[in-house]
Amino acid sequence: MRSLLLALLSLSCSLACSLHAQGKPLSGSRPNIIFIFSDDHAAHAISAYGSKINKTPHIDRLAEEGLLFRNNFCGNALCGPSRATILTGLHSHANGFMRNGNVFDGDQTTFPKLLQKVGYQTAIIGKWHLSSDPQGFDHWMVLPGQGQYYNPDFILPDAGSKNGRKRVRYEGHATNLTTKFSLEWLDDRDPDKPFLLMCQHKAPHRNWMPAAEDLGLYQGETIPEPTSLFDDYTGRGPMAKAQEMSIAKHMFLHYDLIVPPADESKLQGTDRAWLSQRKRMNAAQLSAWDAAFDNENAAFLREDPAGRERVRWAYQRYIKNYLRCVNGVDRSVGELLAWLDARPEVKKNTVIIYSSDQGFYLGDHGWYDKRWMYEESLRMPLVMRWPAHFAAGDEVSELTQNIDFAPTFLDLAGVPVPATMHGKSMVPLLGRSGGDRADGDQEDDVAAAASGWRDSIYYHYYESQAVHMVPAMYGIRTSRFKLVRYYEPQWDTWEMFDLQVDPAEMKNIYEAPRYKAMRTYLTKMLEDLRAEYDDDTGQVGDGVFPVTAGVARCVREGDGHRVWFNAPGGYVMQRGRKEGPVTVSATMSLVPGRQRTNGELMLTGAGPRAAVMRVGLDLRDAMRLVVQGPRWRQQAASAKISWDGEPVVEVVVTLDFDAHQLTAEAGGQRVTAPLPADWSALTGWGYGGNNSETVFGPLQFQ
Ligand code: SGN
Ligand code: CA
Repeated sequence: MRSLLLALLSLSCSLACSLHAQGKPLSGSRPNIIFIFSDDHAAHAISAYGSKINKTPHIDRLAEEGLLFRNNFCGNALCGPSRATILTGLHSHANGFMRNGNVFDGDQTTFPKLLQKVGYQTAIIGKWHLSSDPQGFDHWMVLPGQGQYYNPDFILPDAGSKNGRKRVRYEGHATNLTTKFSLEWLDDRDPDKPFLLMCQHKAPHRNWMPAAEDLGLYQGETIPEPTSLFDDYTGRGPMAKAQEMSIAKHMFLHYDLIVPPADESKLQGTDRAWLSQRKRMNAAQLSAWDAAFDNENAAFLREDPAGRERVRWAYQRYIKNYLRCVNGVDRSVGELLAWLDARPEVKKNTVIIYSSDQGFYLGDHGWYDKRWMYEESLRMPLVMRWPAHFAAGDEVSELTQNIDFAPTFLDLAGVPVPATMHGKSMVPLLGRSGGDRADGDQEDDVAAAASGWRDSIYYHYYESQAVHMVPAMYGIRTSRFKLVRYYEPQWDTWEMFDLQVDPAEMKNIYEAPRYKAMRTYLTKMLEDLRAEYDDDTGQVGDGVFPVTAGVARCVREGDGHRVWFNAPGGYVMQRGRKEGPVTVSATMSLVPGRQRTNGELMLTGAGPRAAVMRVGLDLRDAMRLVVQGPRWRQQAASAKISWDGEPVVEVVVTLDFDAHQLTAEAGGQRVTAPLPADWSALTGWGYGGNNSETVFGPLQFQ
């Protein structure tokens, strides 16, 4: 009965929802859009979301005067993928940007391009992180890659230069500069056109270097610790234990925790950035920095805490710098709000939005970073204000996602949302008074379905075998439940959580008998969602190749396999043993349309994780036969193949372990390369590629 009532209620709401408070539709009202976007800002570090550790007065003001989204999520908790999704309204597998290091195909349809077409003036300033140059912007100035906090370089278009861009270094802190350039653009823009400004901060991304004016915050204070700081990961699958993102073990003393080294010349690896970052700073910046940290550093070195005390110290150092960076971002929001306050006519027509690319672990589960489908990283903060149109202080509890951003902006601008986009316009949720559906009631799903809004969100993370060692996973979240599949053959595990009874996700209930029916229901829902979004990636290994890395899909095709390597150096392999001499061959057919087109035979004589030789085809400019290895990306031999466009090419490799020589043949060419001296037999084989999709025939041995 109650669910019927709820269904009726939400049905009547859905009718009213398409009209705003004054009865006029918001669709097509062509507001200006100021979209402030930060990097790694977790909702639980925003006071409007109930943060227990900091205050964000300006973001809070936005929420008080507008809408706060209670259940907004990303589809892949990583920087580049979230940004590519926001631009395209598509999940990662469909826009092709599945992991950092991919190159965004800027020729795709994006919302800024469509806004530009209908007369919007468009600008993006700050972090971009999609490798290719921005398209669809009248003005852009972006940080290269992750960018620098102090005195950062920006990349700008430059018609006069060879590659059409230039790199300019500016004095100051990235957050302040991004704000300053955004305000300057607002002042200089064409006042007769509606505008889109994307102000995209680097902060509070690792390695959390606050601006001078924020260094004084939290001095001498102790920030409360999260209850799961010393999580031992019992009650969940084995994956959480295997990560490399813990505060206890995976933070660099100098780079992350900014403790000065005793001897700068002895700095190793990532810690060397401590030096290069200081080199960028000017004298005033350095002295403000040292004044803020010197005493604390001296005390740390003197007391030399160990065990849990050392973790506690690292947490305090990390979280304070993170929150100081957040404070800089909050100040930026305040400055943009002040700019609007001073221009009431512009303010009236401007939707201002605050969000961040994904969440972050603030010591929760003992971690920093993101990537997992657990709540802390899955959630994206989302706050929007449009005076007189959105009810002040209202909340949206529906399950929204970053795929919905592009459709929403387009809808507001009166641009029809392309049917190919995965997301939905949130406009029907914007102009009405708040729902009460945040309580995670099981009936919420029924109500959500009845209102025509979605009852679940989809997630797919790909960047396994990379920094922080978080496995690939896909899953589904409803208002109450979460089901996650870790599909790589080395894990092949599921997790399920009841968020109502276990909001911290400490107990995997996948095998719990009393949730069996719900598990079946969610599994089917997940399958349906994968079909709806047409995601057939996340099928790797298929039993034949149990060792994989950087692979989106590996499926049988005929008597061979079709494999999509969604990373540089992706591979599928199996272990075995073949005494020499060995001749191995396979046909390869390259699937066009991926960023780089190639396919390789992977061969190892020393265990699949150790040295490998890669022999294959590369179709980036001309067709080439290429041998790489035994070191990563080391080119051992290469020859151009005269190629008539024949889709299938056979590659034949002969290994002579006595002469330590590899011979490769394809397309009438033959090359040789040395084999590692310690290889006495073939101990592993498979297929490889770089951001490519390839159909391989079966491996044939002689
Ligand atoms: C860098 C960071 C990682 C972080 C990734 C992705 N290391 O590699 O800690 O997970 O970026 O972050 S650092 O040493 O460069 O700081 S993302 O937000 O760009 O996806
Ligand atoms: Ca990020």
